[in-house]
Amino acid sequence: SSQMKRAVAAAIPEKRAALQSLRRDHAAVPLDTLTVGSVLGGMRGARALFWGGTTLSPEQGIRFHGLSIEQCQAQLPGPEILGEGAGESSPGESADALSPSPQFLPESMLWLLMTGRPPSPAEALSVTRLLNERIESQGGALPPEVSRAMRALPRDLHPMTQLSVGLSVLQRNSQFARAYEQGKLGKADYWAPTYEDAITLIANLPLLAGEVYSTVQAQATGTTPQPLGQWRADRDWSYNLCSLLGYTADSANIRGLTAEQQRDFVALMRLYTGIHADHEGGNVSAHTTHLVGSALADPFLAYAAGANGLAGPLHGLAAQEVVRFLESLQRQLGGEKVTDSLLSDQLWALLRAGQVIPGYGHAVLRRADPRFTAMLRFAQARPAEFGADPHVQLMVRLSRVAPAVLREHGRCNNPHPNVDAASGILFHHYGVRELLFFTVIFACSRALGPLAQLVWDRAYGLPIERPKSVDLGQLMKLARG
Ligand code: NMX
Ligand code: MLT
Repeated sequence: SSQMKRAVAAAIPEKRAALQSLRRDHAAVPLDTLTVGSVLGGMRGARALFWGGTTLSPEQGIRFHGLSIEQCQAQLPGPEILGEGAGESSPGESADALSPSPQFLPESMLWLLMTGRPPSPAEALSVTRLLNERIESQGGALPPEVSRAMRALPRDLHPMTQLSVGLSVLQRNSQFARAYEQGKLGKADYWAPTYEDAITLIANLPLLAGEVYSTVQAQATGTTPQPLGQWRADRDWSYNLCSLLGYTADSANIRGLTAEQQRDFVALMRLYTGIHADHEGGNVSAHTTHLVGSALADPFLAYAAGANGLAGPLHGLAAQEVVRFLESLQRQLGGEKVTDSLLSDQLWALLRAGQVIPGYGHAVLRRADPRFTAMLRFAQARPAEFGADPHVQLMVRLSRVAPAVLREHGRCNNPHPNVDAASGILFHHYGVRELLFFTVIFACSRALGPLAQLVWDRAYGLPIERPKSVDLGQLMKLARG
């Protein structure tokens, strides 16, 4: 079994014991009072879910097992463990001797989310190898039935529908579903095949995303879908994702990026997929995965459901809405000198039309999203690349103007930018112009947190989630006392 699986197994007894003692000795301690307002208001603020990997502070943002994004950047192993920058050395060479990097690999994040502690460089590298071995065991490609199913879909189908189909067809090989059906598993062991399925699913995401993107490209150019790049067993997960989208030297390089831009695109992908991996348990994609998984659906079906939720415009699709908005602003203001007051007028027009300013606001956060700050820093660290991109400059300017407008508007509880305010436009800069596709990249990242949690849901033996509902008459009666 893999190093990471052994680390999960080693962590289980202590956590199980802690949970059991909470159940046994403190089950009656009240946490929050549910009100008519919370039942009608999307349960906002109600502490009603149990989630281990991340917590979200309204003021400070996301913590991954207690670590902020900056701490993850300082402490989690990054691309140096792959031998990058030192020629084409193979992954793993004297990994433990290397110092931490300001960038980290999503594989390091996966280890942290699964086991509850940061990996050593060698442990992070073992995750890259584990994911790659899974794909090698499939012959370096998607299982044939998955490719066949995806290729049979209409080419103009929503990219997230294509991804969802791919995830669902992967279910055919679910170890959890098979073991459950054979009746061989005790409840205490459910976590182990769940873990195996989670790894298989995550390993396949770059290939699934590549398959979807090749269809999206073919649809745009009126050609037949062709592989856009090559999957390599000696590369990391994000690099392979970028290759299969056609953005590295191991690909068709569909946007003609320079070698430096290709490296930066991979760095952007590692950053993006590392920090979008989890956002506590109440967001739609995480909560849905947990809910569907609580019925003991296998990880493929549970995460396909979560990914479907991610496709909503108030959730993952917001990055697309932001790019659309920036493009239309740029078109309207293109010829003029973009002043703050001109921008503010445009925002007011949007609000008066009853629309939301995409990329602003958050159900929990009450400050600028630290993920937004991390993406912004990525652009600011590359002035030669982004300084002349009017869309990126507009994004930066908008982040200074929109909060004041939203404050004055007085409706939303958080006028600050969320991560979607910056993420899509950076991918757009490198040539990802197929806006509906952004959510597929988000879905590659979001798999990490909810699937790690699903492993723990099973390790804890959590029950099926089944809250009580009330109808309007009952609510009115309860409200009157
Ligand atoms: N522009 C205009 N109005 C807004 C905005 C915004 N960006 N954000 C919230 N409001 C409104 C909201 O529609 C609601 O109006 P009403 O009372 O008429 O129903 C009111 O302000 C109160 O909403 P909040 O309590 O502040 O926000 P809520 O928790 O309900 O929703 C979002 C959170 C994120 C759905 C909301 O802020 C929004 O729609 N933002 C724009 C879309 C977006 O950026 N989504 C990305 C989420 C992040 N992600 O990664 O998934
Ligand atoms: C997320 O990353 O899931 C979003 O910020 C939405 C949320 O946390 O509700």
